Amino acid sequence: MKKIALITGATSGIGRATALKLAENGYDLILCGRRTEKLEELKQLLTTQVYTLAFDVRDRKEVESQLGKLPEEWKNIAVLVNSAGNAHGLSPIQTGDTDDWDAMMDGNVKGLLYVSRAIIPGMIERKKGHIINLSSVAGKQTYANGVVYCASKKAVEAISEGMRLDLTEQGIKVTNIAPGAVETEFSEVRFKGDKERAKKVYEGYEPLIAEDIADLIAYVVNVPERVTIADVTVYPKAQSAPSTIYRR
Ligand code: 8X3
Repeated sequence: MKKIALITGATSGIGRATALKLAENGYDLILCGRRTEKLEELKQLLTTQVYTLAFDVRDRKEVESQLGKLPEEWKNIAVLVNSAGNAHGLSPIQTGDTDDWDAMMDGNVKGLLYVSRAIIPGMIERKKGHIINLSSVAGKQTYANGVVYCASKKAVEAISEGMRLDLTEQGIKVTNIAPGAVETEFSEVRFKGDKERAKKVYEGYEPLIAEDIADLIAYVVNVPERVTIADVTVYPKAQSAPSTIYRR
């Protein structure tokens, strides 16, 4: 039977790697992202069936209207991967940019909620489904200058716990994944395009790559139906806490 996974933030980083990996695993994919060209580019690389939806998870009306009008054959979503999310800025609270704060709280928290709210009722009807929320080690432990990013990921942790409490009796599994340092566009976005500064984040050690997290997601969705992997924290070998990285 056709298995469908919906991935947000599918145009880059962990979302994109997850799309490639789940397609390898035979999933048909609903790919969501802001950039139509990137979605189309990715679609060309995939051999399973793909439906693309361009919207910004922060836009509640768009999320509701786009996900509300999925064609019948794409409604049976088995796996939702909430991967959309970003860090914007790295500064102490007293100088934090409030636009950055809005972007993080609106995307990482409210966007994840809007998408989930649109998909969960169908899963409840089918008494089956699996939601994977991309949190971060920033959601486990707050670090200096990361106050709002960490707060947004602590919210993701709470949402994963709360979803599991509300949805277990509905036959839905919830997995929270908290990666440490993964080399993607993450730091470049955080530092607003400053490639040099972004590169430094990953210098002197071997960071995780997006494919490591995609492999983990493929593992988590492929375990027997009786098993729920509730929460996974993943560090690169050189990292022991959010701000503690052993650099050579
Ligand atoms: C990414 C991990 O520690 O750079 O969420 O914030 S960290």
